[in-house]
Amino acid sequence: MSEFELGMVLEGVDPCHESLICCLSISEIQGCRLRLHFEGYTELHDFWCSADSPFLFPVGWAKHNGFPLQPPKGYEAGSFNWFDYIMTNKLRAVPRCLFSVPWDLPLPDHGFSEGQKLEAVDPRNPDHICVATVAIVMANRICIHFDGWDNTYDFWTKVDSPTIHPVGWCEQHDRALSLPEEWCRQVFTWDRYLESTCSEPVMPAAFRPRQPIPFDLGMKLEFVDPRNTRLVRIGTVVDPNPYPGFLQILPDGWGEKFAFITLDSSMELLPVGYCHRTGHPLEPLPT
Ligand code: MLZ
Repeated sequence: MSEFELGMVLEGVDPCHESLICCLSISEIQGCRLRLHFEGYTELHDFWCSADSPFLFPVGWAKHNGFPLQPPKGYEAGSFNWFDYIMTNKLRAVPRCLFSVPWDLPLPDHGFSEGQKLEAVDPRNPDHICVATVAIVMANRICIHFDGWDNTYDFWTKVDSPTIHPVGWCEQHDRALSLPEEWCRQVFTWDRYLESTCSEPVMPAAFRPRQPIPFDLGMKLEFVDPRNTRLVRIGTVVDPNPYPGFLQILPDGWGEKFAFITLDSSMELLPVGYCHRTGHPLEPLPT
């Protein structure tokens, strides 16, 4: 590739606080993957991301589309100005044409609105279905916040994901619903909860889950190592459906305890041949 160059600045979702859009710069390039640096912060927070991620945006995009932008460290959100920052620091912005997300985000028409409540699977704890809120709407994706938990659990999902459900789904399917802590000591009903939080539920008709992605037992793939996201490895699907919308991957050559569960829609799952095609190193199998 690529017209992406080291040091260029852009905006993007913080993978550890997914509700936040931050000021980033490119600190390393491998094939079509970028190591991104939070402007003004230590490189300990750097993270790897595919250059065509729907969570990377050109400079000015957040403001243009009405989303708050976290400024570089040391700047106030109200007074930060990209233009001045770029001029003062003699930076270059990633050209707009290199992003997969359009400059003008299309308006959503799927029936999910900010502040509405739903039941959602916690991707990092897929046996937990939790009381949740639509925190942000971005075209056909929503950022889910788990009520009573901090924003490190927030995550983006497409509106047709099989991991989100209307209020009352757990009761109807005889499943436990994880409650915000303060509701563990009192009788929870959705009616009481909606009233006490002055909120509305997402309407059931908005939930139109997609068909499962056809992963089968034994299929090979390449994947970003969740323990070190710089690395892409070879793996095998060892359980195509541990939970709806999830699959289990075993890194080839590694013991069973290294198997991990991930969303089947994860952008960290890559087709066989990805590394070769994009000029990214592929980790050798352990000997
Ligand atoms: N073991 C974890 C579970 C957290 C689940 C949060 N779900 C939104 C903990 O207690 O921290």
